[in-house]
Amino acid sequence: KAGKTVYFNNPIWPGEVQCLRVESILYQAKSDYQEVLVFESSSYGKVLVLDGIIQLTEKDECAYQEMITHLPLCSIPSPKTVLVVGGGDGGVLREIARHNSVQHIDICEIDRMVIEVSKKFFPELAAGFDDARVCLHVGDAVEFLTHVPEGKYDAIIVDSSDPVGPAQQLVEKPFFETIARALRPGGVLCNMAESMWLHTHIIDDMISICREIFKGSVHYAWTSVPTYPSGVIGFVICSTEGPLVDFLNPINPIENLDGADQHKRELRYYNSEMHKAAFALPSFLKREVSSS
Ligand code: AAT
Repeated sequence: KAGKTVYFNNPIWPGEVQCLRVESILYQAKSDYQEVLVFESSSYGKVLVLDGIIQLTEKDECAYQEMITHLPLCSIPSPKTVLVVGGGDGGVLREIARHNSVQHIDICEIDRMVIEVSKKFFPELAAGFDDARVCLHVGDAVEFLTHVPEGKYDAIIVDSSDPVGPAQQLVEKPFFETIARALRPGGVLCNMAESMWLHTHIIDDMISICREIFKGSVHYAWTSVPTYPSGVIGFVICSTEGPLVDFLNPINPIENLDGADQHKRELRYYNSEMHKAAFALPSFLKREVSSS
């Protein structure tokens, strides 16, 4: 209700709650896959919630969307073909559009309702769908990837929900195998990889699976997103065997891209310093990552 506080409880952040004050509820429905909720908060603007988990807020979405996109795309020269898994809000598409080298963007989102809701309530994100290079596929990414021709993509961005519900299979080995197959040699994957404070076991599992499959390199990077559980979120970022990708020293710096910062809105979070800093890990995580 308006003026009330909404509390988010979930077994994936046991023993704590997240809460935000609600100004008004804008949308509430059940799709074929999940509960969809949009509300106006008093401090973070509009908020998109799926199955009781905050997916984005207007105030801090920039930190997530800009990092998950530019960490991989700035690490390879002249990316041309990109696949987005999930990301039905369109925010990652909006960020990819800053890269003039990109010629084709496939996006595979399972839930049409997320796309429609974003078009209605989050036009600054859904604007990403207006780009002529975007080709939308509504369906399960697990299935979609089995039909992708080998080596089709320079980069794949997995902007998916937490591994409960429709995203469960997106952290399993067969999924990563299909991703690696769909990438060209020296192609890159950037995969949402949870919080280092809450989900070290998921991170460990993802990293050891990726070390087996991606013969180029495998890293963990992270960023601050205040409305994600524990206030941080990470990414597993990998490359396939082939031309070496030096993720820590981006070969395609955003500052050199023609018009990257003028494209409709300025970058709010990402720059080359944030890129390099994202790979600096606290000691406990460094030990975890190196032993996985
Ligand atoms: N861009 C910000 C938010 C997301 S959205 C994650 C999207 O992944 C959702 O729209 C969901 O419908 C979609 N999705 C889930 N499973 C699949 C699947 N199997 N195939 C295709 N799309 C899928 C991520 C927020 C991260 C939250 C961290 N706590």
